[in-house]
Amino acid sequence: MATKNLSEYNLASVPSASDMKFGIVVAEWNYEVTGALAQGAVDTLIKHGAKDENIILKHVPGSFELTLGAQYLAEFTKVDAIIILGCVIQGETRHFDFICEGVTQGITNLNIKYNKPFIFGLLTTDNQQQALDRAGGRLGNKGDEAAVTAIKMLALKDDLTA
Ligand code: DLZ
Repeated sequence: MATKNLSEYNLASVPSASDMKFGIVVAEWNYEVTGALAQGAVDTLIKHGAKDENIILKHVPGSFELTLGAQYLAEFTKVDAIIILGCVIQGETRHFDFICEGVTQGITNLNIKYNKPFIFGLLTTDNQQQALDRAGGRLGNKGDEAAVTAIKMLALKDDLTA
């Protein structure tokens, strides 16, 4: 099966983000990858009308800290949606499994606890090349996809609560 290019989407399907406020939390581990994810997310939000002053970007040490970093953004700022960006690369131990499970479950719980979109932008790959391929490389940028998902989820909420 061909792998989807993460930066390809129907432009017309994305609503304006001009009135939306976003938090972005980025893990510093594998920063060559996660920095590129963050750049992709910011560029995509701006492309769809988000204002610079309505984007708060914060870093945490590693992916395991993403859940709490995202919770801090939800608790202590006025953002409408939070984009969570990290990269966990498979090593020789089971560390990978524990981090991935922890973050996945953590993000799921945050969505429910705050009734806000917390977008899963975690790359979980076998090696560095697979991660780079998805961080602005030949398969696009997971940060772009996460930003579009955040906008669409907020638009859905607006639609249902208007
Ligand atoms: C310790 C660790 C390892 C081995 N690998 C990664 C990784 O591939 N990606 C990532 O984001 N973080 C990694 N970390 C750091 C943990 O996420 C966490 O920051 C530390 O265990 C401290 O809690």
